Order: sequence, then structure tokens, then C-alpha cells
Amino acid sequence: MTEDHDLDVVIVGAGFAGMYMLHKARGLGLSARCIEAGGDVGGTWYWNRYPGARCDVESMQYSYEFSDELQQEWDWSERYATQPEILSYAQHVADRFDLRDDIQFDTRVESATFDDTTGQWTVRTDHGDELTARYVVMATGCLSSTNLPDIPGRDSFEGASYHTGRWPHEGVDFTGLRVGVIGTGSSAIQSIPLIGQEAAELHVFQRTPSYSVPAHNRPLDPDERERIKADYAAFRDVNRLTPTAIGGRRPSIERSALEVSEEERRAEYEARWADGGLTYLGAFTDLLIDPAANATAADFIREQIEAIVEDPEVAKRLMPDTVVGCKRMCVDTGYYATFNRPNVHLVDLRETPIEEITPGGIRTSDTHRELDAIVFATGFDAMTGALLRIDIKGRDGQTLQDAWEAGPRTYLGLGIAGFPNLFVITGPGSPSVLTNMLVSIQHHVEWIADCIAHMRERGLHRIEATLDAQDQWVDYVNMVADFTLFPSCNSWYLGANVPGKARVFMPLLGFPPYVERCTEVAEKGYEGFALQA
Ligand code: NA7
Repeated sequence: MTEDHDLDVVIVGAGFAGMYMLHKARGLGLSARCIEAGGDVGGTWYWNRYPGARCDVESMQYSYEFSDELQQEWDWSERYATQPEILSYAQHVADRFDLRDDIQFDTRVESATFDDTTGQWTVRTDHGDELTARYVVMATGCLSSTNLPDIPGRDSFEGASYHTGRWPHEGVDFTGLRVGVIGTGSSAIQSIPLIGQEAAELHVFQRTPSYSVPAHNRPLDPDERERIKADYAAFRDVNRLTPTAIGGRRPSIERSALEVSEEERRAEYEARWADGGLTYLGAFTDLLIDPAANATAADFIREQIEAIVEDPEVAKRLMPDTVVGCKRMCVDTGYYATFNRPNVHLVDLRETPIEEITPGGIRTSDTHRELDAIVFATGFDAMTGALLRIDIKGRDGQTLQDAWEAGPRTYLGLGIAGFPNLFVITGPGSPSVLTNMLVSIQHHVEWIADCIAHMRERGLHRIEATLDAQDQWVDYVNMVADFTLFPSCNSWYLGANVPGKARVFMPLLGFPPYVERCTEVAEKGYEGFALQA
């Protein structure tokens, strides 16, 4: 138990956001402490150790750019980096910049309370630590609070059960076991091909089929790596200007899917399918705006599923009928083909829902399946879960839980009215999960650091988003989402995966206009924020 008073900043979380924030705060000469629940740095990549865990943004893009030495000295080995490689990169960064000295691991922040008289935050942890600081930066991650569905009998299961987002560090050997995987989102789609190779029998419990494009992962060609490194800044600059801050291997052309011929459209989808990866959806400008355009991209994926999966009934069940891209698209290595294995079985929960988990397995409406292990690949209480789990009290004793009862409200995703000197990195209302997270994180950290520097230079001690600016921002985020097909399905972007969670589209679409707005706000002396001495 430690007491640390009069810090400049407390940072919550030591994933990529918290690590860079700490480095940046030190660079400004601020006294900073970072509190991390995990046993080491890495955040998402510390916890998500399930088989096949891999980033679906290419490795040459999913890294920090703030230090040229760092980006030159680190060599990624594959097109898409594995979780262990990303974690060792995070550890390398922690070593290189001596970050661990100011990070307290294995400690969870339980509360943060603002004192209006002193203008200080008091942060308390589950170890009884008490820290006071002028600023608190929440670097708590968008996908860090796991969603473990409350299925009847869940805790009665006598076999082993796992959540993909809290995977045992020593790994799991499924050899010879009867395994059930609940869920078919990204984590399931990455792990199922590997679990299917090991398990005696694998039952996949699918509620909603996902669209997935092949990763076509491969060792990174050293020439390609060196070509990018020779002008890394230019490579980053080009990628940052795309709506998702993710660069593609094919040029983006401003055209509608409906204004080209059938042959041209097909050729584009085929080329993108052959390239692999998330930029499939960048084929045409209106794929997420016009349902008819979207249907052409969805049809193409359904055709691929039909061609890959040998049993036509299984293929049909694997075919999504929703808007493609509306839920996070997945990137896989051999996912659909895994269902051609004789030991892998698809259970369609739309036909036969789960009734209960029993001590021996899972009962659906038609039968009981005996299982030795259950994998919950059931996702996260995304974007707000980690923040709301902390008892955050702002001005006048107002809690964040109350302020966000009807859904999260922020200004720029960075500040919250009623919560002075509290910053959020990649918070709801910022592009975050719809972008390359590393790019968004760096943008936020730099914006926050510049803001604190601005205040120090002017002897200002308090900053708070105004209610007006926040209301307008929330309207803007909703307006942009409503212009697209995103609100049309039950995605975690909308909070729809967690029972009882307010249905609000949380991320903002479009990275470049967002960055422009943030810059403009700063240039106008932090317009929309109230600053005080
Ligand atoms: P996701 O994408 O939220 O996927 C969770 C999956 O679990 C999804 O298929 C859900 O079906 C399913 N799910 C959730 N609750 C249940 C219950 N009660 N019964 C059956 N199935 C259920 O999480 P991931 O971890 O795969 O991926 C998260 C992000 O990480 C991903 O988007 C990338 O950004 C990286 P549903 O679709 O809700 O019907």
C-alpha cells in the first residue's frame, strides 16, 4: 500500500495508450504514475492469449511512430503479428523507455474522486493505495472488460472453462478433449481453426454468423519491410489519411459499387479477397452507406463460403444475412474450411438455442452435448465497460454511471462535462475501434500532452468540456452514424451485445475529419472546453 500525493498525472492502464502517455508525460517533466491491473504491460495483448490471437491490422502499421529509432530497430516477422510478438514489442518499448519504474502492476483502480476545493483527483486501488493528482488519464482500453453471458447453469459446469480475453498464460492443451466454443466473432474465428486441429470434437455454438475475409498471412518479405522503413513517415502519412487510418494494398478509388459493371465489381472483390484483410470493405465508397451496394459485397462473401464449405447445409448456416461491415468484419486463416473437418460441428443457435449449461456440457433445445471444456468467445463490454467499472466521481459528487446512464457522452471522446481534468484515450465519441488503434492512441496522447503543456504555460489548472460542446458533439457522432448502415445490426459498437446496455453508436466514423476538428479545437484555445486558473 502506497500513498503518493501531489502527482501531476495518474494514468490508468499500461497498454499501448498508457505506456505512451507515461512516456509523453515524463517528457513534459510531469510526475506521473501508471496503475495496471495486469502483471505486465501490453493491455489487450497481455490478456488475449487464446490460440491464433493476432492483430488484423498489418504489423508494419500496428506500431508506434513517435520514435524513429524504435520503428527502425524493431523487425516484425509476419504480415499480421501474433499476440506473442505484439506483447514482446510492448515489453521492448517498456524496457527501451524505462517505463516500468513508474508503473504499478497487478493493481486495479477502484475509484477516482474529484475534489472541487483542491482541484485534485484522488485515485484509490484494490491494494489500498491512495494517490492524488491534478490530472487523470483513462487509458483503460476499448475491449478490456470481458462479457461473460449469464447463461443458466453457467457456473455449474464441471469441466474447464475459459474466456478468450482472459486466457491462461501457460496455454491450454485441448488434445483429445470435447470442446464447445460459444461465439463466432473475431476471437472465435481466429481460435476455432487451431482448437479444431487439437480437439477430439469441437462444437461451435453460433448465434450470429460473421463475415470473414482471409488474412493470407505470411512471413514479411524483408524487401517490403526495408522499403517501408526507408520512408516510414511517408507510409504512415498516407495511411493516416484513410477513413480508418489503415492503409490498403490496393489504391482506394472514389466510386460507387453500383456505378461499375458487374465484371468490374467482381474483379475488385476478387482482387481484394486475394490480397486478404480488412480493406475488402474499402473496395467502393458506398459499401457502408447504400444497402444495394453493400449487398454486392455481402453476396460475394457468401459465394466464397459456399465454395469453401463442402456440406451445403453447413455452408448455409455459416452465411450471414446482415449488412457486411456493420458488425466488425473478421479476418481469418482457414476458418470456413475448418467446418470440413469431421470433428468440427456447427450448432446454429437461431434454430436450437442454448437452454442451459449443465455440469457435463451444454443443452440446446434439441439435445445435450457432453463437453470437457467450454470456451467463451463472447466478447467485451466494449468502450464503456472498463470506465464504468471504476467508481468515478466528478464535480458535485456526480458519478460517471449516472452521467452515462442513457449511454456515453463525451466531447471529442477526450473529455466529459462534469469531470474536470479527466481525459480518456480512445473514448466513446472518438474514432477508436473503427481505426488502427495505434494511430488513434498516438493522436490522443499527443493531443492530451499538448493540452496539459498549454495549460501549464498559461498557469491554468482546470479544464472541463462544456455541456453545450458535449451535446453538439454527441449529436454529430450520431448524425454521422445515422448516415451509414452501421446502426442497422446488433453490434458491440452499439452496446447491443450486453443485455441492458444503452443502445448508442459509440465510435465516430472517419479519422481525418476528426483529427482536423481536434486540431481546430486546440488552435482556438481549446474551444468547447472551459479553462480556469
Ligand atoms: P465479439 O465480436 O463481440 O463476438 C462475440 C461473439 O459471442 C458473437 O458471435 C456473439 O454473438 C457471441 N455471443 C455473445 N453472447 C452470447 C450468448 N449469450 N450466446 C451465444 N453467443 C453469444 O467479440 P470477439 O472477442 O470475438 O471480438 C472482439 C473484437 O476484438 C473484434 O471485433 C476485433 O475488434 C477484435 P452475437 O453476434 O452477439 O449474436
